[in-house]
Amino acid sequence: MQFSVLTIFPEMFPSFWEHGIVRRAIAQEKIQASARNIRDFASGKHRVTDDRPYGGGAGMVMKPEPLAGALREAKREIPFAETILLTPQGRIFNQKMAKQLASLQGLILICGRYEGVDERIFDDFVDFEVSLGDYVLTGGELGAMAIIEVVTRLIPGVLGGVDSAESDSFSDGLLEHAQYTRPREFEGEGVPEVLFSGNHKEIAKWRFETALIRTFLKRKDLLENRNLKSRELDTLKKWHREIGKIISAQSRGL
Ligand code: 4GY
Repeated sequence: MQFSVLTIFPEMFPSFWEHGIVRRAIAQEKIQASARNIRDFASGKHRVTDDRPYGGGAGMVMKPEPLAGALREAKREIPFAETILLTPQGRIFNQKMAKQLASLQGLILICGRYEGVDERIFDDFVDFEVSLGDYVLTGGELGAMAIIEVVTRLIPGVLGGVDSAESDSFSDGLLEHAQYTRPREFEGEGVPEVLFSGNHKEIAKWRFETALIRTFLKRKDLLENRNLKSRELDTLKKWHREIGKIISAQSRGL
């Protein structure tokens, strides 16, 4: 996969390329990544990339010509790439979208700045708009980094077997189970006994149940929008019965 970022702040990227999973993926030649300066395609002595909005008003608009120039160059380099514009107006990015992007040959990420990008860029130059979430950044750069990282760790062979993307939260739509490491006692709190049992079947069952209950407590929406597996439904029913018993015992006592 080849990533090409178009930005007026390319200096934000080298340290990103040089750390963690992205660095590893570059070293393994699973991805290639570069940031191109939109300003290099701006004309005039001052290489201006923004201008005042037609119709007046506060703020500046990203000029279309430098962006178009940068995009032409990026597309020449990666002819099969899809082009994404990072903007709060896009579809909200998630793991499912990341899986789809991971199958592409190339991705060109346009980082908007100022108040926005000249509208005429959209039709001919942008395949789709993506948002990191419902808030306003000062530019798309952090969004581009997030997308590159999330997509990169889904490319086969980038993560090792043990920390494979398959066992992640969200890869199967539930939150991760609870995790513990040493010390065995921390500030008076212990670790669930089952984790010392050596019984792998029991441990797997406990992990499944803690994943499910955390998802219920912290992110009910994930369960509401999910096609529950029969095992998940059975576990929820079991808890429902047990909670029902506690409630009716209490009501009888009243
Ligand atoms: N949210 N998701 C976002 C953003 C900054 C004005 C267009 C977001 O992805 N990018 O807030 N970007 C804006 C600033 C121009 C981009």
